Amino acid sequence: PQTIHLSDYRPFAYTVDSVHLTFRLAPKATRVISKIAFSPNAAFPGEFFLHGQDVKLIWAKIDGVDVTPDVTDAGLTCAVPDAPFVWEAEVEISPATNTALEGLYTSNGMYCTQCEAEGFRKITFYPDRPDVMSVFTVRIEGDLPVLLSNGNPVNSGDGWAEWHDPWPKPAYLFALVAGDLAAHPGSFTTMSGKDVALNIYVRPGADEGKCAFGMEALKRSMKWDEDVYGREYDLDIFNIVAVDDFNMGAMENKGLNVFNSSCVLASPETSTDANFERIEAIIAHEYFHNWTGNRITCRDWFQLCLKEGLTVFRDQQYTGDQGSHAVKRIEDAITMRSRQFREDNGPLAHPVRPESFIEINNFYTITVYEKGAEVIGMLKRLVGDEAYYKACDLYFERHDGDAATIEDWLQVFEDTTGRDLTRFKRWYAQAGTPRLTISDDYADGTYTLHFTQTTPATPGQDEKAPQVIPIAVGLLSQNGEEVQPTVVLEMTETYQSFRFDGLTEKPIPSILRDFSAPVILQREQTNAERAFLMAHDTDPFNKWDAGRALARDVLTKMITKDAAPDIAYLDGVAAILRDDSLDPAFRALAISLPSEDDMAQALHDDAVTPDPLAIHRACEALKVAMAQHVQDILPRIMADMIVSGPYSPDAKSAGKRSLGRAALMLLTRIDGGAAAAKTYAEADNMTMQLAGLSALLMIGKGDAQSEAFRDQWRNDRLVMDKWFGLAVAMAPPEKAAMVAQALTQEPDFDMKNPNRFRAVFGALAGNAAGFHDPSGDAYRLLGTWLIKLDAINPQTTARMTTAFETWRRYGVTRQTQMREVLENIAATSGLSRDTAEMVGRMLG
Ligand code: B3K
Ligand code: ZN
Repeated sequence: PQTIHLSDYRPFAYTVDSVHLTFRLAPKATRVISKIAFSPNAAFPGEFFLHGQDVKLIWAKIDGVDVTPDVTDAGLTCAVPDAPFVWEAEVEISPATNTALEGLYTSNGMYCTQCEAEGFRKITFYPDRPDVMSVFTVRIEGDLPVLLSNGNPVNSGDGWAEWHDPWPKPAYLFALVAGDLAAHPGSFTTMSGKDVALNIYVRPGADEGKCAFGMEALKRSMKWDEDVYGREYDLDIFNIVAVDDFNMGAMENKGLNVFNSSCVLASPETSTDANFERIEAIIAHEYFHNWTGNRITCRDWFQLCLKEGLTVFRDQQYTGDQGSHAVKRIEDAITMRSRQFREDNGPLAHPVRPESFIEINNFYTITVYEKGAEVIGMLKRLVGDEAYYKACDLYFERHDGDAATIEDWLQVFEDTTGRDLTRFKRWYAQAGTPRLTISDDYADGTYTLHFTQTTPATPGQDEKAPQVIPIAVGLLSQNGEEVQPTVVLEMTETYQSFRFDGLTEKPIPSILRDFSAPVILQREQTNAERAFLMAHDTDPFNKWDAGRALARDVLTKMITKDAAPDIAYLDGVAAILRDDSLDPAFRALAISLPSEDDMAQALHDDAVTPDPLAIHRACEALKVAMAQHVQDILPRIMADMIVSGPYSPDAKSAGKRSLGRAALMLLTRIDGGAAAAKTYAEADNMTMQLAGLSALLMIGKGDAQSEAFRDQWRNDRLVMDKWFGLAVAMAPPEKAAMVAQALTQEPDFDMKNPNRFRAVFGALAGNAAGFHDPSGDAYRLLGTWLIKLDAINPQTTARMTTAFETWRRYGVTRQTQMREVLENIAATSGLSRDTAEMVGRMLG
C-alpha cells in the first residue's frame, strides 16, 4: 500500500464548476448518473484522474460524446479537452451488500451515506479530495417516503425529490438518506431573523419518543454559536438523521447530519446522564462544524485537526457553559491523560498534524481531536480571550469558502496579535507528551520555580525541540491563603526559571492550574503537600488533581510494597464528602480513583512492570477501605443526592446523581448489596437503574436483576447494548473472556452492527484485569473476532486493534501472547489496508 505524504501536496489539475447527480435507488443495483462541469486549472496542469472504488462504470461521455476511460481499482483517467468540458457518467453500486458502512449503504432498509474521509469515490467517479469544492444539485428517485440530501429542497413528487446546496463543498460532505422515516420537527430563528426548519428523522415507532432532547440541544447549539462566535446558520433547513449502523458517532454533512442512533436518541427511561451529556456535546460538535469544517474546510487530510481540534475545543466550551467549567475541565483532563497520553507514549504516537499516512481513517484519533483541542486552548490562553475571538473573526472573514491549512489558522493569530508563532507551531508537528520537571527555592522574599522540559522520542521522531508551554501558576501561603493569584508563565526553552518577589514566607505552589497544557508534571512532592492542596487549592482542577496524585501514590505503595491504605488519603476523601459547599459533581470526581489502565501507565513510567491483577486488587482494597472509613456519611449522601421527582438531565441534577452513585458504589462494598438492590427496584430512570445493576454485578450478585433488565429492554437495541457491555465490564477478571464469548452466541449479537460489536469487545478491552488475564484468553478471543470483522468492516476493526497498543508495557508472557495475536492478524490473507497499517505500526 502507498504512503501519502504532506510534503507531496499538489492542487488538482481541474476545477469543478458544478455537480449534478441522479440516484436511481435499488438495494443491490443503484444507478448513479453524474454530470460534472470541469475547467482546466491553468496554474497546475496535470492529468485528468477521478477516484472510484467498487463502482461499475456503465458509460461515460465528454461534452455529449461517448468516451472509454482507463479504469483501475482506484479510479480512472481519460483524455479530455484543453478547455472547460462536461463529464457525464453512469455507474452501478450495491448499497445492500456494503457492510463497510462507507459510501452508500443500507441499514434496516434505510439508505444512507458516509463519505468522510474518502467514501464518495464508492458512490461515483469524482476528484474525491477536500480541496475540490463545488455546488451540488441532487435528484433522488426511489419508492420511499423520505428522500433527503444536502442544502435546500427544490422540488419533489411521488418517488422523487430534488435538492440544491448553494454552498460549495468537498465531496466528503455529501449525504443522501432515503427511507421510511418519521420527522420530529422544530424551528429556529437566526440572529438576522431567518427562520430555519429543523428535523430529526428516525425510524417510525419507539424512537419517535426519543427526539425531544436532541432537538432542544440543537437549538441551544445554534444560539450559542451566534452568541459566542457570531456564527449564523446559512440554509433554510437543517436535518439530522438517526441510523443504527454507523462506524462512529456522527457526521457533519452540510445541512444533513447523520448520527449513530446512540448519539442522538435519548429518553430518561432509556438513557443515562452520561448519554445525555454526550448526545448534547455531539449535536453541538456536528452543528459547530457548519462553520469550522464546512464553510471553511481542510486543504488536505493532513489538516484534519484544523476542523476537528477547533470543533472539539468549541464543543468543550459549549459544554462548560451549559454546566460547570471546572467539572468539564477535569473530565477533559481525565480523557487526555488516560487515552491521549496512552496513544502519545506508545507505538501509535503521531503529531496533531501527521506527516504521512496509509489510510486516513486511522488518523481520526484522540491526538488529532483532543490534543488538537488542547493546542487551541493553549493558544487562547497565551493570547487572551479578546485576541482569540478577534483572530477567529478574521479567520472566518478571510477564509470563508476556502480549503485551508494550519498555516492559515496560525497566520490570523499572528496578524491579530503581532506574535511570532513559529515555535508554538511545534505543537502541530511534534508527537509525544512533554515532561516538565520542577524544582524550587526560596530566599529573602523571593521564590523561584525552575522548569526543565523534555519530550521522549516517538516513532520516527528521535529528536525533540522545546515546546511553548503555558504554565498557569498560583501560590498559597502555609495557612492556605492565595498569595499569588493565577498567572500564566510562558515557557519556551528547555530550562527556564520564573521569580516571584515580595513574599513573606516560602509559598506552596499550585502548578499547571486548569490543566493549562497537555504535559506530565514530574515533581518531588510529599503527600502532606498534596493533602494540603486537596484541602486548600482555590483552583478546582488542581484541588482535584492533588487528590488524584495522592490516590496514585497510595495505590502505587499498595501494589509495589503491599502497604495498607493511607489514612491521610482516607481522611481527605472524608473531608471532601462532608464538604457540602462543594459542587456534588466535583465531589464525585474528587473521590474517584485513577483507572486501572492509568495505574498501569503510571507504574510503567516508574519503570515497574504492571501486573493488571495486582492493580485490580489494590483498587478494590482501597475502595473497601474508603467505604469503611466514610460509612457513616454514605447513606446521608445517597438520600440527599438521589432525589425523587421528575427526571431532568441538566448538569446540576446529573451532578447530584453522580455523587449519589459514587456513594452507592462504595456502600455496596460493605452492605452486601442491600442499597443497590433497593436502588434498582425503585429506579424510575436509566441512570439509577443501571447504577443499581452495576453495583450488584460488581459484587457478584444481580443475576436476577440482570435477567429482569434484559426482559424489560429486549426490544430496545440501545439499552441492550448497555446490557451486553455491562455483563463483560463487570465480569470478574478470570471470567471476562468467557462471558464475552458466550454473549457472541446470543441470538441478538450481530457483528455487523458496530454498536453491538463495540459493546461486547470494547467492554472486554476496558476490563483491564480481565483483558490481561494471564491465560491470554481475552487477547486471543479479541484477535479472532477482529480477523472475522475485518472482512466485513475494516474501519471499526482497525480502530479496535488499539486495545493492543500498550502491549510493550507488560511482562514477557503477556507481551508474547499479545504479539502473537498481532502477528496472527497481520498474517491474515486479504487483510484490509486499515487494519494492516494499525497492526504494522504496533508491531513496529
Ligand atoms: N467528521 C466526522 C468523523 C469522520 C470519521 C471518518 N472516519 C465526525 C466528527 O468529527 O464530527
Ligand atoms: Zn468533528
